[in-house]
Amino acid sequence: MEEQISKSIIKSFFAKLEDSLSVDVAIVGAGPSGLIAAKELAKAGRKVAVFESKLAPGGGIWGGGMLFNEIVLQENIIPILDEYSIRHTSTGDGYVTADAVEVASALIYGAVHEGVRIFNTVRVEDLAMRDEKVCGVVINWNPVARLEMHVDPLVITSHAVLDGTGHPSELINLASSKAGITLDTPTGRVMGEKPMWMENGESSTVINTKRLYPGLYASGMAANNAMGGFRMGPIFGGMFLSGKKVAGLILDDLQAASA
Ligand code: 48F
Repeated sequence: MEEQISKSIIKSFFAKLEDSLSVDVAIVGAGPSGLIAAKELAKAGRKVAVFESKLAPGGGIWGGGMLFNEIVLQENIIPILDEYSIRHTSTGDGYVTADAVEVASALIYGAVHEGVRIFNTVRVEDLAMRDEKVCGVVINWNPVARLEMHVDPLVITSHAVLDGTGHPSELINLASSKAGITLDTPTGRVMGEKPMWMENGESSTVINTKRLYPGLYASGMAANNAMGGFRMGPIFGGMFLSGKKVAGLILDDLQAASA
């Protein structure tokens, strides 16, 4: 029995990994915007892999505000909550609250059930580039990075890469600093996130969600950091809409490229 159990895990994990060596879209970070984008893209028939450095996907959802595990969303997000069968309670003034654990687990399940492969504890440490286009991600186990082990990575090739790494916009930073490329931002560089302004941050997150370089997109707080948007704290409507928007942009570009 011992051998059988180990063999089953190894066989099925490597089948998943081998099938994900080349994908349509590689998403970095399993926060709300990345998870929603992943599900949308998979629903449209695209092959999607999500790489999440932590053990638990879900990003900043789990802790609600200051570890009070409730989040707030605008009423116009209710149709998206309903898509995921997430229950919500009206505050009576244009917002709803939802249990952070229910939201995180529903978004994770929604993506995986749609066919998305989520590789947790895998950190993206670099981009792959060719002919002035981003064409994949360089991955390694997060514990390898945390322990500073000198271990070479593996590469996943993809037609599109989404930076959903949240506040640090790790891949956009890498693209700018290491590859020295000019981003589609007002300065061509990472603008840096501004302080808290909830209303502005919520709308700018969606506006800032875009393709920043051929093959490279940003969603959620990564988009705000790249474009210089304001932060907004534990209100999540902008993150949900950002995920939906970036999926649409990527689908359009993939379709145009294959036409
Ligand atoms: O920060 P995060 O939740 O992304 P988001 O979609 O949502 C932001 C909100 O949660 C919240 C907020 C709402 O108002 O402001 O902060 O922008 O999730 C980002 C995920 O990316 C992972 C990280 O562990 C987190 O789960 N991540 C970051 N860098 C890497 C990474 C990396 N290099 N490789 C893999 N995963």
